[in-house]
Amino acid sequence: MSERNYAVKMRASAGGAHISGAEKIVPAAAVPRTVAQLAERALTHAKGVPDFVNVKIEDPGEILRLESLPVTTHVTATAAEGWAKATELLKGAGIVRIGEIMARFGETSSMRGAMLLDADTLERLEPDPARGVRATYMDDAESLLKGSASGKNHYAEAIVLATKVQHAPGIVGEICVSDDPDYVTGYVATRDLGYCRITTIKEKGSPDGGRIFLYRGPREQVAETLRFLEEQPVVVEHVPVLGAVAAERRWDGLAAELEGFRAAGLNRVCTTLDAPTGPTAVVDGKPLVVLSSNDYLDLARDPRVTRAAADAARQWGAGSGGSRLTTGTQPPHAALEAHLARFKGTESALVWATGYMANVGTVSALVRKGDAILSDELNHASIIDGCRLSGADVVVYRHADLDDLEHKLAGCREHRRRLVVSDAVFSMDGDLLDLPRFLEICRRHDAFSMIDEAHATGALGATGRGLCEHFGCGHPDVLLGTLSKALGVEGGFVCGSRLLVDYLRNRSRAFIFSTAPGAANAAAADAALAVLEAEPERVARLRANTAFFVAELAKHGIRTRTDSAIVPILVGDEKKALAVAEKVRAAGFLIPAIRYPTVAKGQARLRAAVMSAHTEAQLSAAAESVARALRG
Ligand code: WAQ
Ligand code: MG
Repeated sequence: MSERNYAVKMRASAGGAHISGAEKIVPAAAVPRTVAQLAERALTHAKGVPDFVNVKIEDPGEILRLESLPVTTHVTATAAEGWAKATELLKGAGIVRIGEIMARFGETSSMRGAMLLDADTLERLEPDPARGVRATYMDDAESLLKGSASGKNHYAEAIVLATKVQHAPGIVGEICVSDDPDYVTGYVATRDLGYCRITTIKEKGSPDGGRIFLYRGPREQVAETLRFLEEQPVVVEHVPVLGAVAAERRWDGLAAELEGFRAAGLNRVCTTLDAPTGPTAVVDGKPLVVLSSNDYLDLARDPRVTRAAADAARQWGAGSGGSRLTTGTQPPHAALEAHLARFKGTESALVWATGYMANVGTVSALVRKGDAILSDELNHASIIDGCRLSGADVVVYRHADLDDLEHKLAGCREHRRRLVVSDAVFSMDGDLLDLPRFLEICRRHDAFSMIDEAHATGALGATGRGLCEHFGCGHPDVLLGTLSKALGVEGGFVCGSRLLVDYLRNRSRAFIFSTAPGAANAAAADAALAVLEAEPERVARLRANTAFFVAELAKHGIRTRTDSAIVPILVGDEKKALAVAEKVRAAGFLIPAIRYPTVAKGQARLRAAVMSAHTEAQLSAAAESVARALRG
């Protein structure tokens, strides 16, 4: 049985003049706390000391739950600019006599409530024009969780009010200017536009403000509209928190940029997967098949791997206590590096805390000003960041176009060092680098060759040793990989000559100035490597599963190709990709949409990643749900 809710309302005045008011809808248990908060707010208001405070507690009856209006922020520098923006927004929303409506703000400053105006005839519809109509019995569903309800949060209260108002029968729009002399942000709201914050809509210091609610509909309905505004209890859910922190001006630019992302379908959030890493998970209480994990070989939850981590943590401690060059190297670190070198067949190896750091720390250490880097245009962001940080001249060649590489490399003869760097498996398309030819070109031009085997280690070659094994060719000078994907742990590494590793140990700032990953991490990666060596059939299963999934997609007319475990399903438009991913998720499969800037604009896609542990039933059901979502 759900707990009873109460409406708690506060009003404070001095000499009969209104000072402040506020209201909350809270569960019974929170009533005493809420009363205390509202009393504090009444007694400490900037407008003055009250001689009368009324706090009322009542059962509001059946509560209507509404989804918050979406929020957009328009940054304006002056009141005039803000006024023009408000006018433009309402005009766009079909309000015709907008100039005359805005002029009515001259009448609102003495009103306690809002002016209710017929949007077309401009007649006033409230029974008491001196007071106006007050929207009451409303609150934010999460207000209790948000802490301090004592001070006024203009934004949080306004969006609740605006959401309620826009759901009242016949209401087509609202415009609001605070009467708080220091609060220059106002808003325009309609059902379609949502809540449009306008960062400056009045001059600082002006006590004039007010609200106008715009009504369009039959006169007989006005009574129902007033009843809804004044009596219907409303709780607003999912109020965007963005604006709540953005009440001070320095946040305006950030808020506007984020809103731009939202409007373009480019906003990002973290989805919480409530399960051990693996082929299935639970999100928001719903079981899902995960078709997007890089834990390709299902090693992250393997008992041999997790036990190694737990044992090492017990034996060596949770954290390493220092950088690798000071006090952070313990036996598991040394053992892992030796194991990696054996596994890849190189003299030596070095480990960084993440694959990102390994790339940034290696590229920026190997070359500097006066050197040249040749980089595939679709290389991973960590390579790009390493290039930028190095100070070397960066020459980008067309994706997988080794003729273009050769041509551009020929133009870099005068540079002191040349480094050519490429992903082994391109992370957004799943295609491979032609390694034998790449190595031949680098050798001929006396350039360092470097490949990033993030998605190749454990996934390519008969025993998962990567791209060299896949092609049966020699090693590049710098063989970079991660522990975070097929090996199921985390970290990045470089395998290569002793000279290379000694150099990087001395020069890589991401290695030198970072605390060493804990021994548990190193021991887990070491154990995962041992499992991979003992069970190469995992790699074969991964490959068979990938081929099966691609064939299932093809049955539904979805043509995609891959040379790895990454299966890109191109959609194009960013918002459409999000909608498709959403439908696929509703059907029980987690395949996120990948959008700009991770891929080019207009190249949005679902990026599926297959695991050795998926069943054919899971894969064929996933293919079917993707096909259905793409159709409509
Ligand atoms: N119902 C109707 N009208 C009201 C109500 C109400 N419950 N509360 C206030 N008004 C009218 C009244 O005429 C006030 O003078 C006027 O609105 C302004 O009220 O995203 O603080 O409480 O940061 O001063 C906008 C937030 C803040 C923008 C608006 O309004 C943002 C604000 P205030
Ligand atoms: Mg005010």
